[in-house]
Amino acid sequence: MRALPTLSLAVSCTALAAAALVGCPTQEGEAEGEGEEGEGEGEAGPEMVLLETHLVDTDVDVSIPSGFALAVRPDGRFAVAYGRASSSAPQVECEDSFGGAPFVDAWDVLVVDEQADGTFRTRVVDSTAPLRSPFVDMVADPTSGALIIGYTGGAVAVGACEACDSRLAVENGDTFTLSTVATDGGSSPTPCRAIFQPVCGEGDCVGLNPGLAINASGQLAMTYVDQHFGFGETDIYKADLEIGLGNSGGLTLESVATDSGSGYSNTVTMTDEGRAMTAYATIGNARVVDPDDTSNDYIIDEGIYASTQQEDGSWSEVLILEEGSSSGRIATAYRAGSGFAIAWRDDGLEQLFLYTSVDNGASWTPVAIEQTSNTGKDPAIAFLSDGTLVAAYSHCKDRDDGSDFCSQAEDGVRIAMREQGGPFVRKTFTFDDEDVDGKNVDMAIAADDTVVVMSFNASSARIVVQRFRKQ
Ligand SMILES: [Ca+2]
Ligand SMILES: [Ca+2]
Ligand SMILES: [Ca+2]
Repeated sequence: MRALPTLSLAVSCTALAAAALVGCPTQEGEAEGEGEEGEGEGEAGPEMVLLETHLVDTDVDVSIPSGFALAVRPDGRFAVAYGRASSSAPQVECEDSFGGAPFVDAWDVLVVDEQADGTFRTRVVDSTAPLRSPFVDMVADPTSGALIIGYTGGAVAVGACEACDSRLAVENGDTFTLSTVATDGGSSPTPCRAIFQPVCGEGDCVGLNPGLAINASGQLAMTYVDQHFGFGETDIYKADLEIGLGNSGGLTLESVATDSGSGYSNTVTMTDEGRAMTAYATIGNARVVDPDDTSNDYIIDEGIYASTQQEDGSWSEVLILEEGSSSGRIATAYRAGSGFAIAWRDDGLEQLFLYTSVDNGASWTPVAIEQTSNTGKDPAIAFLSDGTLVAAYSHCKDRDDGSDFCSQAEDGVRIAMREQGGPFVRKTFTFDDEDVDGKNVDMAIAADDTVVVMSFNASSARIVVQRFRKQ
């Protein structure tokens, strides 16, 4: 581990001073969003208010499509984890799928965390073989305050020039304790599905798309995709979703959905009792076979799935949108009394959906949060202590030139919230008129219900972290 004291140059903008500081975001309510769900006439509804903004400079390659994670410690301080090509680690030698042996740049997994005096510190958590997004997730342990980072790391696989292990970093004072969660397709012992030509135990490329969840007791879940050998069609379309359950001291591995191209875009959440729910895209076309009666064979459909751990530890997998697809995050949340929630921006239907379940994941009820074509990417969802559901996501107003590009004058972060039994109330927070803003959104709720949202300003390679409060 190496400290990088010069990397993080932070500027803070308070809401009051925002207009006076160059580059500080502005806040604007949007009539389109707030009116359409029909707020009561003359009634003052709840509102999300911007408290403060922090801008953190990075030297990250702005072409990285995803790979940022936000966490908030029990005392309210935030941290952001991300990755970028290493400036100092030696190159990595690997054999690609054609048998060649190139040298490729190593990558660093970094974390920037807010200090008690409001300054920021940047630490390199680990240096690994090249990373493929999404490669990092992070939570803060409510019992110790320690940051816990799940990432794709470790050595390359044979034939795949990228990091191919599932790794965990647990903060220990100024340093991190690093461990390997899984190394290969057989690390998770649960048997394969009864599938035609199963591959669930094969290959040495695991760890893509880590997801982390922790509950108030410190029980931890970590999901990741097992992509077998990491490059062939079977590896991708028969991928497994696997999970580690335990605590920051150690995880026990299981398979959730094998051989079906499952686990893409996944996240995971956890109940107060320590049961996990994970939502993900399945992109394969696996045939489940009945050895006694082939008329019972069936195909696992492509779509968006939720798997909920039952009281006996088994998994109940439900197809919640057939042919649904996501190129961003499929967000998950849980609150006792509210149940489970899932949100993603569907690529095919071009809508931001919210699905909720109050029967332990057996049935799911949909509602569209956004129905405009480009708004809703990279959603994050969470509940406030009063049961209000909060969703933060990328806002994009199409340019009026017929292209799919967002207007740089109107892009940013949109926050939608819904009180129990109430309508969605939306507010858009735009940033610099000249910049590409509001990318790679993530959100975490502090213990005092402060809503902390991060996004990436792709023009200046700055991380924007803002605190909000429902009023
Ligand atoms: Ca491996
Ligand atoms: Ca496996
Ligand atoms: Ca902008």
